[in-house]
Amino acid sequence: MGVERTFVMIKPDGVQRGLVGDIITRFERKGIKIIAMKMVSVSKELAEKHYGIHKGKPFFAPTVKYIMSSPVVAMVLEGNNVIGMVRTMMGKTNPQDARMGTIRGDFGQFIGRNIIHGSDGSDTAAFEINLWFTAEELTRYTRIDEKWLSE
Ligand code: D4T
Repeated sequence: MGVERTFVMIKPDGVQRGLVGDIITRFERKGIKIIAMKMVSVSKELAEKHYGIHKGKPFFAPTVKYIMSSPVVAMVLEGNNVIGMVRTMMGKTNPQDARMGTIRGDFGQFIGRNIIHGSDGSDTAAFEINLWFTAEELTRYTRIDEKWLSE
């Protein structure tokens, strides 16, 4: 627990299918704070760094190609236990296994078109935030509902 930051990306299919507003609304209504957000046309270099851990796996090249196929929405979210909370809200990596009510469960069908990415741990979050954003792009502010979110 404690305040954490996580990197979230709405992938090309999420943008093309008009799901950006719905996805962001889910995070906002949960009380999660958006501290940075931008649209990015992903370069090969950035894509390969982001998925570097999967280099050599059969899905590496298709995943890199997919992420470069249309702009993505990149963001940094902040909140208590936000890394795990976002993973729960996204649902399992394969939308076929993701529960209804989750983003992938509600909107996806195929693992190679799974709409959204969220960091899977604190080390990955730090690496990905640093890869996608400069320190100056991370804002600091207090949301007016913050005191109503915690006990
Ligand atoms: P991302 O990174 O997209 O949030 O996914 P996850 O963190 O939930 O899952 P991952 O790192 O294991 O997979 C990265 C990315 O590769 C695609 N993929 C994955 C695929 O096309 N086939 C596969 O078998 C796997 C394991 C989907 C997500």
